[in-house]
Amino acid sequence: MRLFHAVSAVQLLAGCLVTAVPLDSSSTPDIDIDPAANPIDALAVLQQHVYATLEQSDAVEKRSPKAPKGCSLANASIRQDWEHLSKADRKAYIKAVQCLRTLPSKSDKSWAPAARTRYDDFVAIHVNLTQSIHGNGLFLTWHRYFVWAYEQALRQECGYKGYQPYWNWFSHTDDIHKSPVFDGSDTSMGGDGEFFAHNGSLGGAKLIAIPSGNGGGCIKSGPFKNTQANIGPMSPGMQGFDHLAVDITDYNPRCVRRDLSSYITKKWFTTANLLNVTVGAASKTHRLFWTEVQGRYPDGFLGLHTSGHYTMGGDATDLYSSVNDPAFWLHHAMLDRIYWIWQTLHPLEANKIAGTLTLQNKPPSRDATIDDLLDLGVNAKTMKIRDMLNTLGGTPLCYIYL
Ligand SMILES: [Cu+2]
Repeated sequence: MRLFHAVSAVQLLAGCLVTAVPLDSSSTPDIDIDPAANPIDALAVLQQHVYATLEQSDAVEKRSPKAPKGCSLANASIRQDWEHLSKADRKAYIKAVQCLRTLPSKSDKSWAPAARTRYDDFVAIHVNLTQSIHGNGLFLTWHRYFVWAYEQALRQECGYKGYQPYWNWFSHTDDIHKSPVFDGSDTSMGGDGEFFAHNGSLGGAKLIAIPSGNGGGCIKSGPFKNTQANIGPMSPGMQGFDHLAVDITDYNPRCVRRDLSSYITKKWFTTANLLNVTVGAASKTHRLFWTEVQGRYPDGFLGLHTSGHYTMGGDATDLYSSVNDPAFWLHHAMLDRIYWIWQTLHPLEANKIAGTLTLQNKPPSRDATIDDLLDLGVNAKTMKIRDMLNTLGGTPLCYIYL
């Protein structure tokens, strides 16, 4: 990561640019990617188009007398693929996460009595707001801000010098156990769980059956072996999950559990699903993108977001307290990357939002607006959705993905 402090994004990507995509008025960019391509290659082509588009608009802004000061491609932070980090940089990130899992909580004890650590502060706000930040108009921007605030905590409170890495969902789909994110080595985010006999998981509002993997118990290897969670779980999708929390205030110390699933990665992390939400039919409007990424559960379609949670299995399948799994952040950075790719390629739709204020609109509520507030509790000051729409907006976001 240190390498990138001295080298700008422009310099880094200068060697791999494709022809710039014109910022035309159509809602779907004209990008031709072979549907039979490997999804990693397809994603790399999308990334090149995104960068070319950003570079073009950056150049336009610089010529404008109203050019915003502060954030530009030249000084934006760069979030990278975990697989592209050096082992030393991976270890620096792991060390910072372990630090946050040790520092004392700052949350008000009457509000979050189960929170013990700074890491728990992030779990607590997510658990408390679960019904109002998922399956609705806040989902994408609230989680964008959540990841940003976590990245800030790692840097400011735990001395981390890098930026939030992401787990490329489309890598190692044949065998997720071989992914450098999950291979259980000392430079991974921990391996599979211990074997725990159970009868699969139910994902997507419990409508979609997922077969058991070879885990299900405590993370058995790597830096997060037997790592402790204190809050939740309330409603894990994995069958046979015992030691459930009574409610969100219940202090429930236990290990974090996983059941890695290559069934999920093979079935859902495909070129077709990637292209559909970025340049295909489901990319044309924000509402279509948002719906498809989240999943269409009654249709048996898990969607990219939920697929990431069920690839990890165990604690990560609890809608409330999935944050307990330390790989949650690499997963949500990848979701944010897909959102960023989609936004850059669809400028006319990029600043729109869709959905109401409640989970699947239950109970019924009004449509969210870009002036609705994003509450992160003690983790960051409350901001508006509009402040989170542009990762290069400088309010306060200033980052890109590589
Ligand atoms: Cu969430």
